[in-house]
Amino acid sequence: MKIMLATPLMKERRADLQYIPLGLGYLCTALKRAGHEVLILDIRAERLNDQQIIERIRAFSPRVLGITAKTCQIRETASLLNLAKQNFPEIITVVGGPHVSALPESTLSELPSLDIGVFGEGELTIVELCEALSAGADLNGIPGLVFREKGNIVKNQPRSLVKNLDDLAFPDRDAFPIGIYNRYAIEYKAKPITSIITTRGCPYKCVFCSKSVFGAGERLRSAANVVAEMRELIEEKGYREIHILDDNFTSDLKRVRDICHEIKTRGWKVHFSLPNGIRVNNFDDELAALLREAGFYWLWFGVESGDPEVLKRIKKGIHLDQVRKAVSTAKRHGFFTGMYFVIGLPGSSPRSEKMSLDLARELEPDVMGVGIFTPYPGSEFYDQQTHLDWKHYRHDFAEHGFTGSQFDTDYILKQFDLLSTRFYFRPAYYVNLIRRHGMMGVRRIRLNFKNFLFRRLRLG
Ligand code: B12
Repeated sequence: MKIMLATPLMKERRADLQYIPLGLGYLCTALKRAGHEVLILDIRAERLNDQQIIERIRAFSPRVLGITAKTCQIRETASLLNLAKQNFPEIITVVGGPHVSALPESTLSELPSLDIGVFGEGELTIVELCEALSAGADLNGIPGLVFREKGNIVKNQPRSLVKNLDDLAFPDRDAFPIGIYNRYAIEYKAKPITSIITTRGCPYKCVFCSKSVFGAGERLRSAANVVAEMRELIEEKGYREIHILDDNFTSDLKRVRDICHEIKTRGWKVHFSLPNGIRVNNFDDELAALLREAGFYWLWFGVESGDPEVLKRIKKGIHLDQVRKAVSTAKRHGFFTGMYFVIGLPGSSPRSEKMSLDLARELEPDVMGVGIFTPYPGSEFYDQQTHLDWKHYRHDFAEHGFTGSQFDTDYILKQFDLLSTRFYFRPAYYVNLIRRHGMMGVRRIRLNFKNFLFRRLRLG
């Protein structure tokens, strides 16, 4: 059967476009192994317009169109589904990903052009679904599906999570227009770059984290399995830099030790980055040295707030001494070090945002990232606050998807600007950045200015 796997088009930060959607990569491999013909249409990376999308669908003529969607992409997903159904009424539309996994039935009822939703992990479900569609069989026995039947919405049992992640075949990167992603990369040492995921799920309880797909328990690929994928990427496909996008790459120190040991033994001269952030609570000299020797050069830490009360309220499970120790250790070991903060968190106030700024200025990381608190479906905060409805979130910060902050737009913009400006616009920061990182520091400075100008233009 012919299956097209697509992303919806939306306004995104440039850096967001540098990675392939790994979820679709995993599905692509699973489907091809089951004998299907698959074509990827990464509309967001290729920036395709409606006419181009129609032409691509017509040329491939798939029976199934599968789309991946986070909550912030649902509006765009709805448009893509409508476009597909209007032009190709016979096509069977399927949506998977974090949003439908959190809200299976309501997604189906709100998207009239959607035939089938897949909630949870998709590799086995999509294969079983396509087999059933080929055979004309009914869909009732397939776990992880929500669909329409005689005017009703039917939700099947959830599918159990894949027990051993090593059983999954590696994502099919060759199916993507690989050259495009690297054009969007801004923070790297060497190209070509690609991304991998080595764990699924997270045992921590941060109230803002959406766990609809992988659940609360953590599953880890073995060191051998991770190294086998790295070998393929480095030795067969020529990648020179790998970004690990895990929620929690360093949770099992023995596994990290084994992976780093293998990287060194094989003599790979490849750069590694952890742009998604690691936790501060187990980051020490030993781990820092291990990662550094293996070629890791960029570390982000998920700090979220400089206010201890807010950290407690969001159940982050860290304290500020650990943050201080982790950031100074990373800097001492020569990492390019980033700290992530979130403004507008539950229990926060202008005073909390100021405490975040003070902490960042005290620790002087190389970069500071500022996010806006948005309770996503699938997060504890969203699921417990029955008055919340993601459909009412504002699109005032469109490259973040949207904001569901309880604070108004003015507050968010003001705090965002305050944190970024007061952190970045200090001569000492630039001197340190260049002293520590030379050309990479200079590149970062250029980027900081570009971001600043962009924000100014937007804010007027
Ligand atoms: C890497 C990542 C990013 C990268 C994306 C790079 C890329 N091109 O994919 C970047 C940094 C750009 C990013 C940005 C954001 N992200 Co993000 N991101 C992640 C992260 C850490 C990993 C995603 C991933 O690759 N997972 C691995 C693959 C295998 O899983 P998957 O994509 O879910 O796919 C599986 C299933 O969902 C399903 N499936 C998925 N699609 C489809 C489609 C079909 C047809 C089928 C059948 C099945 C199916 O099958 C797949 C295989 O099992 C996840 C957390 C996580 N651990 O998943 C958050 C996550 C997806 N991000 C999230 C959010 C909120 C954001 C931001 C809005 C944050 C912000 N405020 O800026 C932005 C949005 C940017 C945008 N415009 O889209 C939330 C989404 C929650 C929600 N309800 O929508 C998550 C879940 C984090 C969290 N725990 O809260 N993100």
